[in-house]
Amino acid sequence: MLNENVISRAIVAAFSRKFTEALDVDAAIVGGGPSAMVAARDLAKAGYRVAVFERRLAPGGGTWGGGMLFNEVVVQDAALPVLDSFAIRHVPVEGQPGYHTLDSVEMAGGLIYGAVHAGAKVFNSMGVEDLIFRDGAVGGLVINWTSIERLAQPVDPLTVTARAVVDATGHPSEVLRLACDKAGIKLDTPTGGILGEKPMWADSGEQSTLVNTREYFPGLFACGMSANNAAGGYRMGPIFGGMLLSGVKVAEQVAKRLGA
Ligand code: 48F
Repeated sequence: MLNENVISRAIVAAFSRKFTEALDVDAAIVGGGPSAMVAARDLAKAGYRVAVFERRLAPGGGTWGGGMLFNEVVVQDAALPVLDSFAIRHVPVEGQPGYHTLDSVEMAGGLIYGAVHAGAKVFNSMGVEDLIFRDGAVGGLVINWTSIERLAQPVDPLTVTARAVVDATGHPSEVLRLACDKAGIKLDTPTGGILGEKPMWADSGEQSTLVNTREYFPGLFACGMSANNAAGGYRMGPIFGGMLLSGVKVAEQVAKRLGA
């Protein structure tokens, strides 16, 4: 006979174990979009302790909706090895060498599964509202439930200490913005601030997303659209190779900084 109390206790105990492990990590990733999930998978696979915090109920960011809710996306040749490493399928576009389509739902689900299965701890419905900043360095995140944020309830947050923080918040670059506005940090950009995303130019945006994926302040990295927004790149719309490759690149950079 199934017992409701056993079910509830099991959930609370398992969540507490997982959450306690995530309160001090090597890498804390903010946002659960495609670049985040690739970075989380690569870092976890390399043996680092990784936690991802996603404000929405469903991680996956802008992946699910494809282009204008046509739930297919496009990638270019360079990103195929990343998709293959997640066992996500893709189909060449007939008569258009170098372009491939894939089901955006398979992509979102596949990336999330890959990250969690590799050992990254993913927390949904949790938003990052601030940074830990001590002795002039970024030391982690300040988190709270999305419902508390949304309802503007007066509930103090909890914290996550981390050796590296990755801003994967997409177009708004929320963590870098917090760093500029609240900690007065000068980012590694020509002005020291966030330059802001330019209009659509897919080819340029895909290239600049990769170039702009980097450490913007010691211990504070950005990937995906957040990096591109910070450094003033063009937007690219529903082509996702740059996001996937940005996740690979930021994981390499974080691993290099953290060491073995
Ligand atoms: O924007 P998003 O999908 O991240 P990305 O990896 O990919 C961008 C593409 O989806 C698309 C594009 C195509 O090529 O241009 O836009 O750069 O996902 C960002 C995630 O971060 C979450 C947000 O809900 C979304 O799921 N997020 C944003 N701010 C916070 C946050 C925050 N403060 N705390 C937690 N999650």
